[in-house]
Amino acid sequence: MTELRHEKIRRGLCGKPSLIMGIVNVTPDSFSDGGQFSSIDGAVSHALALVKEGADILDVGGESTRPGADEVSIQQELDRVIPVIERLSAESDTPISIDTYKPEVMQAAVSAGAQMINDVYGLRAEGAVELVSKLKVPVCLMHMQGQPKTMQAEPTYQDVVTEVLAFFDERLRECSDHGIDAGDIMLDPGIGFGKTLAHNLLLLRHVPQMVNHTGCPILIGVSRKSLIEQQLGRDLSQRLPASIGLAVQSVLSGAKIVRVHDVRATYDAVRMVEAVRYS
Ligand code: YH5
Repeated sequence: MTELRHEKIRRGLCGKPSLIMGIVNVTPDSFSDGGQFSSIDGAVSHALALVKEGADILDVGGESTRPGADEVSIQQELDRVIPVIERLSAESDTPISIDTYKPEVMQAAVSAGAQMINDVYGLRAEGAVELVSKLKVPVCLMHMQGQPKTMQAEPTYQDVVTEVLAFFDERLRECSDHGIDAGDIMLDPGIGFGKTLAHNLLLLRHVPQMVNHTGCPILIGVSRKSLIEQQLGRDLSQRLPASIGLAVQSVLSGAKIVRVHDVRATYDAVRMVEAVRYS
């Protein structure tokens, strides 16, 4: 059963030109009054709405990794995400990704029905590589300089593109040494994670090089992010047009997966552009 569901992600990566990953935040602040049950119900109905809008994958996360956010305990994260994953895997066929860097949460999420792991720490947490090697599920490894709480303080690189490519090489080697199938790995430059506006724009410009250098599917997350404010001065509620432009730019550059809040609008933009290119 789980094996079949992993296959859906693998097939999707080979078949469709690109996949739309819908963001499902399960944090007390993301669905109103802060109660645990309302945030679970809210996340499930939001996720099911994203499926109707055309999401190919649902990315469920219980800890905010926005710049400056506080960490949550393992138990808190489990209490948030596991009931949501259980309900979504019962109520929908859309593959579920778990957005976590904690091995305990990865393990429980996969047991509850998640078919993919999205790790902003790139499996650098103690025990994470070993666990994913055992679980044999597709995994996205993201680049981040520093830690969420402090990463935007003073991002520094000699050459951000070269350093991110070297990070990909190092992580791919580590995964291969632990027996993780190269075909199960997606890579992500981590837009906004320890990067200035200039770094983010350079990385987005070099997506084709990431595809060529690694041969892995590249995932890009730019939806509503602060680079849009830094470039255009738009506040959070006014970032949709720029988010769509960046999603389209990413898939035209060869990104396989775009991680977005606004699935319907991104679906229309990306699928229409694909119709021109591939039909
Ligand atoms: C990502 O890029 N990002 S969580 C700040 C925002 C808006 C959105 C100020 N998880 C990624 O989405 N996983 C996150 O406005 C991710 N790639 C992968 N693989 C941050 C986020 C956000 C932050």
